[in-house]
Amino acid sequence: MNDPLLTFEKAKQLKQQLTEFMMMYKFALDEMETRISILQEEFELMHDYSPIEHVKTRLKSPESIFEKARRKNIPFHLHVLKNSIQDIAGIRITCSFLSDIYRLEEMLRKQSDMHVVTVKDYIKKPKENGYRSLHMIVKVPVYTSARKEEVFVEIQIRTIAMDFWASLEHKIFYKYNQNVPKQLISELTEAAHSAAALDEKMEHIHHEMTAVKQKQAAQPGESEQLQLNSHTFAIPRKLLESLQKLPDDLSGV
Ligand code: 0O2
Repeated sequence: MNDPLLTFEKAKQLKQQLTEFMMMYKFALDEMETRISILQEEFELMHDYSPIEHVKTRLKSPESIFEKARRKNIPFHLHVLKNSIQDIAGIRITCSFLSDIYRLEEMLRKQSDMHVVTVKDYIKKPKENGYRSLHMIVKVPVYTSARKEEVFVEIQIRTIAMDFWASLEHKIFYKYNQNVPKQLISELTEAAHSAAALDEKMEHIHHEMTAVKQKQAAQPGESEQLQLNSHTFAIPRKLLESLQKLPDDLSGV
């Protein structure tokens, strides 16, 4: 039997339903981007370096959502897809160092209005092909004029080396349409081991640098500086000395 003709009215209705469906994921990504940028800025101000190199977001297209549903035998109902496909909204965070990945995971876990659904640690337990990354599925609240909805977001956190490897591997698989020559697969696995070794080495250097910085910071100067983006405030040593005399610390808690 032929498919019934798609009427103008029906097309309009379907488009509106899809827009409403996709819109919540777009808002969830906006929400996550703001949360991550606050964490990043706070970390930069407090620790004088950035744990995040870059952040990339992506929304799965309606076409690939339905393709994934078809592959996994998931019924084509939006309310079913909402619960069954948890990576429609994706955010990829590239960190400088291994320890930053877990620090960031910890910071996200502490956000009490955000529910961590699952964590897959492909760093502690890499995939057979050498793929490493930390995957978190979270549910983030999104408020619209009509309602509040908890929306699934997939967060992938990885180092620059892990990202470099994963994007090359992805390109190779795409190019060879999954049938990658054996030789190339073993070279890729070897490269994954080198990337892991590089991450370990960089982590070690990072620790040594942090120790040197802490030692330097412990030496008193005439005045300290408080930097908030473009605002720089001098905090004279005398001020710190007089504040020190207060019975409590400044926070008063
Ligand atoms: P895209 O376009 O990057 O999103 P799922 O199929 O998602 O229900 P799965 O496979 O158990 O369940 O999820 P997992 O293991 O958390 O991996 C999902 C995503 O991780 C993939 O998304 C990739 O982005 C990335 N990934 C996982 N394994 C590999 C790998 O071996 N190589 C590379 N380059 N990336 C990987 P999608 O949906 O495949 O694509």
